[in-house]
Amino acid sequence: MKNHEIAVIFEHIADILELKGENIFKISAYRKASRILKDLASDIEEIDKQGKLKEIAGIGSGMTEKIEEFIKTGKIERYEEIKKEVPDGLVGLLSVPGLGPKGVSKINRELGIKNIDDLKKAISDGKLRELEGFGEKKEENILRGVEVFESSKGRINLGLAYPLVENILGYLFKIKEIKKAVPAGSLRRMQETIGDIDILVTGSNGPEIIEHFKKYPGVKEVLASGETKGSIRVEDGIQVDLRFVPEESFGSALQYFTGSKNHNIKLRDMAKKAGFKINEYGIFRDDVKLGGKKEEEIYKVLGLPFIPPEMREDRGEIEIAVKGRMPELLEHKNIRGDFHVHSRYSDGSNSLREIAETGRKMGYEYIAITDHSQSLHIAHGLKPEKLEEQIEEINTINKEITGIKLLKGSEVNIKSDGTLDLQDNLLKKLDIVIASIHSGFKEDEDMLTGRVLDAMDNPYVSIFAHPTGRLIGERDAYHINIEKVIKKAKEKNIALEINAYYTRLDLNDINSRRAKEAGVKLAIGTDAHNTEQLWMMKFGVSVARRGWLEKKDVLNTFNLKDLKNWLK
Ligand code: DGT
Ligand code: CA
Ligand code: CA
Ligand code: ZN
Repeated sequence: MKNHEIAVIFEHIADILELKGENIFKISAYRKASRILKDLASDIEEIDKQGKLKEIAGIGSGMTEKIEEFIKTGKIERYEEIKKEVPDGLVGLLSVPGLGPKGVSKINRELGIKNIDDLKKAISDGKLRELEGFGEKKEENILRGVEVFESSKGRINLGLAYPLVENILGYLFKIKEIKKAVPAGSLRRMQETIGDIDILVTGSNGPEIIEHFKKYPGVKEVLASGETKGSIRVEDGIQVDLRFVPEESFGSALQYFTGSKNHNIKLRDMAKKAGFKINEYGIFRDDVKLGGKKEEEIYKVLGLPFIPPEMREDRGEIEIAVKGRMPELLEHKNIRGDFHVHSRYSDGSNSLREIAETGRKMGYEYIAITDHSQSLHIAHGLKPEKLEEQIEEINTINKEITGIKLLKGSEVNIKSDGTLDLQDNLLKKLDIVIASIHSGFKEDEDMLTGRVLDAMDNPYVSIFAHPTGRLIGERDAYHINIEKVIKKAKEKNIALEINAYYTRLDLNDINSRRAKEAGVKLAIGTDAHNTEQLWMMKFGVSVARRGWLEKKDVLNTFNLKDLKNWLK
């Protein structure tokens, strides 16, 4: 899909314009269009073919023309022009958390910094702190930013890799020689970021399949090509490896290439001690093949239950499999609703009715409408009167529509003093209250945790949302003591959120597991700002599975009646 590619170009244009200090409205038009494109579930080329480009909400005619230009010619002239005006590395510096366009311009002007290496040198030489408006504290902050930037380099978010893989699989199945094509590696384990994409295929003609793969429309470069393996680079430098294996060893190859490496090493050791040998070709004893066509066979021959890919991280899963104490993981089909959705009332783009309709089509029993509260101005937080109005509209819709209920909710901002942004008399009228923080990210642990614990004392709070505040590859978690939050959640019977939006995934797998072990319920919310994003529930479910969560641990599996009881 070209969606992501165009989105990235728009983002780059916005960055360059920002460095040049241009009109902020122009800049934000590009950013907005970029975000909408990234979140779009349908293929932009398909939309163009149907002549519906103009109908995408939030994208103006100027942007539409550029999208058309890219689809037709493979480039955007405006981008080619302004790209020449600033050095590449300089634009890259904008991705360092803690450095904005003004800062980048300044360090470039005054210190001649042109890229990340220059920046690191300036920091180690103590030059940055001497610059007016910078200082020691800010320098330290930027150094952290450099570390975050470098550690995320080369990995892409699951939420971007996933639709790309679906697209590649769809393309692969266009030829009849293909019998099976399955993603392996970190993507199959649904790790939050992906280094490269691994796909395993089988069918009637390996070389032909590899040839076909190399002609994938999104290919930028063919990196390697042979009889059984092909490797390509697609948009954003993402590498995709394709391996062809014969059907009789498809299962063992899938087991091998799914990893993780540490899981496989432990499993292999265990097999060896029991007198077996496992590799990508099968499981053997005294050179007799005992299995390998199906993945389950590997585990079965070893006397183990099947271990779901999301658990294969060598975090104790083999040990509990040996003891026969595998959890029965949450499944997507167990999900009955979504707890975190924004509407047009605040910064979302759909009406309440549209949200309800989409939820119904998805087979949901309920969706909680949780727009921002008043103090969050940048997100058009709702004033109390507006929330009252929304409550009324939800009551009306719930009377008129069947098959799904909208829950009256709010994502209430926790203020700097630890109080909530809405009065109790209004909170009382809501079915569900999710509390979250959006400010004070630089506070120390005691202060920030204290604020949150105070807010959790409010009896109307049902869920604490995106508890650590991290943004994958962009911003670290704020200084929150998650142990204390979990303890408090248990005490007050508050659920902790697994925010399923692909840049958050917060709580993450490890913290979700900690919460579960403490007896705390987890509530998955997509934080969707338009109905197309509701599908990201999938990523919330995968975090839950990676955290070993079962149906009973997750609030979204409750039916409406049980949910209402729990909320009481
Ligand atoms: P990534 O790509 O960094 O997100 O992580 P993975 O897990 O996809 O790793 P990758 O692409 O290097 O390799 C895919 C799988 O292949 C990996 O999960 C396990 C298997 N594998 C690769 N190299 C080795 C190895 O040296 N030993 C073992 N046991 N397995 C390996
Ligand atoms: Ca990989
Ligand atoms: Ca690989
Ligand atoms: Zn939200």
